[in-house]
Amino acid sequence: MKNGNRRRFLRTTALAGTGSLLLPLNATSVRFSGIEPNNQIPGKHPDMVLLNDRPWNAETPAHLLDEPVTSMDRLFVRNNGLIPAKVDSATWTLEVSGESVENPQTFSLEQLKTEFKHHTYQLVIECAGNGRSEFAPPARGNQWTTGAVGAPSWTGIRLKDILARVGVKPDAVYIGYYGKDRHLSGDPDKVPISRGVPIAKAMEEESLVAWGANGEDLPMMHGYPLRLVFGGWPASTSGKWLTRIVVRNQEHDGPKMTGHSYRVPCEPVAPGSKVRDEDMCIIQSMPVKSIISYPKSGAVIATSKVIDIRGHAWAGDYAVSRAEYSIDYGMSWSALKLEPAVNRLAWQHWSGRLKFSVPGYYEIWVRATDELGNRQPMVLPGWNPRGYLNNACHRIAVKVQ
Ligand SMILES: Nc1nc2c(c(=O)[nH]1)N[C@H]1C(S)=C(S)[C@@H](COP(=O)(O)O)O[C@H]1N2
Ligand SMILES: [Mo]
Repeated sequence: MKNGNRRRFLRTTALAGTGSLLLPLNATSVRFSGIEPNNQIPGKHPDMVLLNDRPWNAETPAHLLDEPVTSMDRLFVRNNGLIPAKVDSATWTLEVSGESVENPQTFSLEQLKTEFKHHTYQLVIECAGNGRSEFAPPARGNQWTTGAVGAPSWTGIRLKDILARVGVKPDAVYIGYYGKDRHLSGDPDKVPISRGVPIAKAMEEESLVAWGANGEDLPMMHGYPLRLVFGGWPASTSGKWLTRIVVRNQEHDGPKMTGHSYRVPCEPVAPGSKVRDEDMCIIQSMPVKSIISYPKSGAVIATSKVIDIRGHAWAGDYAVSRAEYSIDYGMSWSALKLEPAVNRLAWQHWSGRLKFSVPGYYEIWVRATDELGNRQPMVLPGWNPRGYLNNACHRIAVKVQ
């Protein structure tokens, strides 16, 4: 898309749906009604909402997340750079090196697939900036509403098995990744993003080096042929187009690990504050959150008809222990049925039935509580300069007639 076209298109997208009849208090879920068919993102559901096409960034409307396991054509896309120009899986290699590796090695994709045990886990990935659109004063960056999250079923090998093969020195504290995507500037020496996780997270059972999702090869947009997946942590740790893993004897310091990137103030600050780099802390496990995937916001419901409501809840490294809904703006709450996760770090499905006996405008609010007792707030829980970690409740609007 040419730049002028793109700007015009993004403007149209942002306005699409504002004429909609029903706007809940945080109108994010009904503001977008989808993008025009000719602006389709390669390989993606036509109703994905495009936020940017250079780099590609697109989010998923809440009702498209209704499936228990997120289809890859519905998974949000977050790219910091440009998708690799050419990928040849036959010659793809993964280098494992760094100051805290005993015997650095380079593996072919074939070797990874044949020499290590395969594992499949459903894992939630959520961009740390999901919900950024509600920040006031606004935070720059993609204005995600509720759709920078998904939970596909990933297949690959355990990162800890690869690390055991190369040997990790006792002084290891962090791993970092490098991918084959290109910097937006086109400068081949510049790295668009290189993040990582502490060694303890890297060593978890569910921390994968994955080549598959939902039984197929990874789509190009999502890191084909190889990526990291760290469920429950900012999805920025799940490096795509993975070519190198480094084991570090210090906190990894690649691009977007330092400064204000993927960090929040260590102590709460007033909205709009300037915060010094040294007062910012790295985001680790993501906070408890939930989404209403059915009905679609804006639905028209018959008076006194019993309807189903359903969605998912997740809580970073932890399990969700409770989900509740309110149809009276939070004055009263009722329990929802909550299912256990299929495996650790997958999301959990919640469901319920309800009816409205008096016609009119209503909102359905849902909130989740994690096993530590942390519960989703109704409003933005703490402004931060880059607009991360908004886990306020999702609300949808319905009309009863
Ligand atoms: N190589 C590489 N890996 C990356 C990124 C990137 O730009 N390049 N973006 C990160 C960010 S910020 C997010 S939120 C997730 C998004 O993963 P997805 O596009 O598969 O949904 O990928 C992460 N991994
Ligand atoms: Mo992200």
